[in-house]
Amino acid sequence: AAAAAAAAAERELDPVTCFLLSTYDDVRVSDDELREKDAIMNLLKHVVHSVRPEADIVAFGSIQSGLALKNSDIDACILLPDIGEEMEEFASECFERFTALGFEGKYLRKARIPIIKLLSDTKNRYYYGFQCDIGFNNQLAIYNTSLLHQYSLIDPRCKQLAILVKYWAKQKRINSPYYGTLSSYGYVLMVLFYLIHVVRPAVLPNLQDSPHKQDLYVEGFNVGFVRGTTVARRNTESLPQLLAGFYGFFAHEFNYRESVISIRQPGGLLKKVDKDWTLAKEHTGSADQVIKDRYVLAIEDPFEITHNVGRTVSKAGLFEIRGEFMQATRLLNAATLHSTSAIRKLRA
Ligand code: 3AT
Ligand code: MG
Repeated sequence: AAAAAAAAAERELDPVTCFLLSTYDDVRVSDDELREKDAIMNLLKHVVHSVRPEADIVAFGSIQSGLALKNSDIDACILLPDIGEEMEEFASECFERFTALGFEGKYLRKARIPIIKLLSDTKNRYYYGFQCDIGFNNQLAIYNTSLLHQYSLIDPRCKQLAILVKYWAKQKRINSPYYGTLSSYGYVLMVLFYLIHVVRPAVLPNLQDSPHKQDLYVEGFNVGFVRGTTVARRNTESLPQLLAGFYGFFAHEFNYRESVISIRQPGGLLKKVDKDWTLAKEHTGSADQVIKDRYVLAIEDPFEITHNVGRTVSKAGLFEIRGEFMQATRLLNAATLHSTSAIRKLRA
C-alpha cells in the first residue's frame, strides 16, 4: 500500500503527466460539442426518413468512437440495403432536401457510390461549426468504429494516447492522406498495435483473438470481436512512459521494410511477403479513378484484411513520419529526464 501511495504521489507530481493530461483536455471534443453533433444527426435522420422511411443515417468515425478532437467533422453513412439502381435518385433527393433545410454542400455523383459533402449551415444554427461527409451503405466503417470505441473503453490511457497522437500528427502536418501521409484512423491503429502487441505487460487484450468472440460476416469479412470486456491489465506505466514507448518503437524498432502492423493477428506479427504486399498495384476506385495501392507503410485493416490503411503513404511521407517519431522520442525523453530530477530536487 505504501508503494502504491508513493507511486500515486509521484504521478501527481510528475509535470510531464500533468502537461499531457491538460493538453488532452484542451484538444479533445467537449460534451457540449458532442450534444450539438447529436442534434445535427437527428435533423439529418429526419430528412432521410422523410425520403424513405426504411432508410437510416448513422455516424461513424471519431464522433462515434469517442476519439474526436475539437471541431471535428461528422462522418456519416446512409443505410438502405438492397437499393441497387435507385441509389442515384435516392441520394440526389436526400441532397436536395438537405439544401432546402439550409445546408450548403456538394453532391459527388461521379463516384459509383455517391458521396454527399455538407460544408456549411447557411442558417448558422451551430456554435461549433459544421462539416459532414455522408457515404452510403459503408457497413465496415461502422464496425471498425465500434471496435475502436470498445478498445477506448477498456483503459483510459488508450483514449488519451490516441487523442494526443492524432493531435500531434495534425500539428506536424503528417495527417494528410491526399499528400502522401497517413489518415487519423491509421494513427489510431498504430497506437492500438503498440498497446496490444508491443508493450509488456500489454495494456489492451486482443478483442479479435478470443474464444468468447462471436463470428459475424459482413461484406465477406469477419467483423466479430469481444464486446463488453473491461478487464484491467497489469500494465501500470504512466501516460508519458507509454507515449515515449510508442514513439520510440515506431522511430527505432519497427521494421517498416518487411513488417505489417496488424492489430487482429494473434501476436501481431505479419510480414509483407505473406500478404503479397510488396509491389505497388493499381486498381480502379469507386469514381473510376486510378488508385495506387502502395505498401511503403503497411497497416492491415482489422476487418477488411485485404486493405492497407497506410496505402496513401509515399516514401517521402514515411520519411517525414519517421523523422517526427524520432523528434518526439527525443523531446519526451528529455522532458521526462528533467522532470524526474526536478521532482527529486523538490523532495530533497
Ligand atoms: P478525424 O478526427 O476526422 O481526424 P477520425 O478518427 O474520424 O479522424 P478518419 O477521418 O481518418 O478518422 O476516418 C473516419 C473513419 O473512416 C474511420 C474509419 O471507420 C474510416 N476510415 C478512414 N480511413 C480509412 C481507411 N484508410 N480504411 C478504412 N476505413 C477508413
Ligand atoms: Mg473524421
